[in-house]
Amino acid sequence: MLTKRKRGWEMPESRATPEDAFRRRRELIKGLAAGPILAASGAALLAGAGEAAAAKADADPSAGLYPAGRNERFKLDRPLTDEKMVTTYNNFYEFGSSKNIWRAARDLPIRPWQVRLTGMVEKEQTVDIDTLLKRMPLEERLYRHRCVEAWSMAVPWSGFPMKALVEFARPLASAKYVRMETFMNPAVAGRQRQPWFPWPYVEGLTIEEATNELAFIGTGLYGKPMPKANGAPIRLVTPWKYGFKSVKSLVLFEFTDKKPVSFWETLQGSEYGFWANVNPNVAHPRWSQASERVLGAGDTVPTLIYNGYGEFVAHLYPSDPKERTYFY
Ligand SMILES: Nc1nc2c(c(=O)[nH]1)N[C@H]1C(S)=C(S)[C@@H](COP(=O)(O)O)O[C@H]1N2
Ligand SMILES: [Mo]
Repeated sequence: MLTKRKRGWEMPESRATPEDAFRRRRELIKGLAAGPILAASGAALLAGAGEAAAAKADADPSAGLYPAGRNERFKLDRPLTDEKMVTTYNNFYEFGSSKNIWRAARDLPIRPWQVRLTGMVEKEQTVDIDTLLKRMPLEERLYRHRCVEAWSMAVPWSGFPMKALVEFARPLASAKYVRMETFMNPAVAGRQRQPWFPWPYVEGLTIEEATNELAFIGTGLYGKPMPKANGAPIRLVTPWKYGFKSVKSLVLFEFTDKKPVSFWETLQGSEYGFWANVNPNVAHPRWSQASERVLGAGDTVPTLIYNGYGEFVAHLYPSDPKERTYFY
């Protein structure tokens, strides 16, 4: 058993998924989409109509809130990554270990959706996502997104500052961290039926990090509600940290004085630590972090410390680089 699943939990190593493999996958997707037209039998047409009806029934009740006005404070140094790429090249292990999980993720029910705000708070609350969305100051931000696997994107997120959520939750002064959990739904997220993973996916930030102006709660993408593959209906976006910190499809924010232990830290603590700040000078034990493959652009560029967001966050990590800047 152990040998069989040896390394099974490791994040697929990005350089083993070069552009041409991605292109092949894209051709395949195109081919699949063209399928029903080529085989334009009555059955195929009916299946198509059924799918359209299902999509309509599934319409997101928050659609009217988007697009949100762009916050121009956050500038990009590169073009936005193609929407198709952002929404079909994903890490979402609940649905599989390949990048191609967007179809499987479409089965995730995202209404009704409750978010719990618990732990060291003035009063614990459970809030419905649509109530929360109406209370939060929605805006759009263009952020770089750097995965620990050494690829990157540039993404137009919609959502609200995490600081607004923390204020809404009213943590006690004794709270030092916020611990976040993804949904548990093994019936649709097949990987959650594999008990050797420490589900649910968990992540954590210090309160200083969570209330930093860069910390963002994503609820939309490309001027529309968040696609399921990207973590609908509500996810974290911390662009100065490796992507695995940006936990998806959240159901819980727990305020605590204990440092949370994340999903990846539990699995492979020597490779994926709590801080996970992007740092080109510290290699992952199995590959360099000095540069990154810019998805869709076909080029490789040097990785920047804090993913280029040092002006916003460097002050959070003043003293001991071994402790706070390094990710393991
Ligand atoms: N619940 C959950 N959140 C997750 C992941 C995951 O597997 N499960 N993958 C992480 C990783 S490794 C990355 S790079 C980003 C990917 O976000 P994206 O698919 O929107 O680009 O989500 C992060 N959040
Ligand atoms: Mo990642």
